[in-house]
Amino acid sequence: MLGRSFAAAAAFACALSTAGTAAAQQTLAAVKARGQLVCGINSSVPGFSLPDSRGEWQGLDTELCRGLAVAIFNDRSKVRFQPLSSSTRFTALGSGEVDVLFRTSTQTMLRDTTLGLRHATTYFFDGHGFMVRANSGVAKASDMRGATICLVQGTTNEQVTADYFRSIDTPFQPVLFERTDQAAAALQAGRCDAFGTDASSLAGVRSAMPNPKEWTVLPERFSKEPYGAYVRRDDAQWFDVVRWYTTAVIEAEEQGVTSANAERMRRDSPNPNTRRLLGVTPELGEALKLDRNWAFNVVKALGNYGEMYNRTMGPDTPVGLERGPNEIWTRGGLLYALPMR
Ligand SMILES: N[C@@H](CCC(=O)N[C@@H](CS)C(=O)NCC(=O)O)C(=O)O
Repeated sequence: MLGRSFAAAAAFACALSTAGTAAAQQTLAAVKARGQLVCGINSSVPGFSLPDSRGEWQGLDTELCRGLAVAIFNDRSKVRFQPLSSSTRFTALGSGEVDVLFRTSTQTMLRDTTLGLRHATTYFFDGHGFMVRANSGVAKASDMRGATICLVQGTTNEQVTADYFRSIDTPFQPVLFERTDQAAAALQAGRCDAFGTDASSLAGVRSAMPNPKEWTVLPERFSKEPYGAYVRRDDAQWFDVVRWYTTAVIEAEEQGVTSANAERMRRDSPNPNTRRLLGVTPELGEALKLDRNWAFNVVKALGNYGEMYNRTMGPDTPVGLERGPNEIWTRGGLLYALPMR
């Protein structure tokens, strides 16, 4: 008995010290030594991260996690997904429970400056919206005087909703939930008049409702919700990896590199930008302490940003979202990869 509890205590202390080391400039080394990336995700948002009928995680956030595993290990399976609630995600990252968050997390000044964390590149542009019953007669948010509104705790959406109704001097009743699926069930059951969260998540939730046509996402947007990956603040090298990995997925789309043509582009492209990106020349890999083929491996295995987007939430999926702002800047969107040289 004693022996076993001592072993358990030792294992716990060991886990703590591993987490401690991982926090200081060593996340990449710790991930490599562990043989696996631990990625913090949300658990119930169609289009971003949701298990399919075979229990496989599907969504843009989970694809980005897999891609980061490929950049490090050239193996998409070397990632463990850790679902985290909105209110615990940042403490879980800070304590070393996960290496990175790809978790529908809006980048804000106070999150960036006060949590001991850092956010990386914007990979998704969203805005807060409301979903109501299609036959509710509500056409705009200001029609919802005194309404009961389902919200998820620990989100920007809680504050955005309160700020909006205060700004128009209109009362409303918030009802808070830990998870999105709970808020969606409450909406379906009539416990609230509206669900307020990021509009893309609302599209995902709507697509998973028993009858999506019964629900409308109001057209107004009440905030900017730019998503970025988050990492711990004290590890600049890991920040570089996550930042430039995310950039590379977007840059590949800008350059027209796809899973289907990556092999040929690497062999034949005379473009120095493409040759650098795909590791024909070694400097980008050297800068991140990754294999020179890291970005090539990612695109070959999972595709560029657009391929990931179209597979997980694009117009041909049940979520059915047009690219909109999440299109490359040369085609009218906001995605703009910083130069990779
Ligand atoms: N972008 C907002 C909201 C992110 C968020 O956590 N959204 C909720 C509501 S859609 C969510 O992802 N829940 C995930 C879950 O319940 O698994 C933020 O960063 O606070």
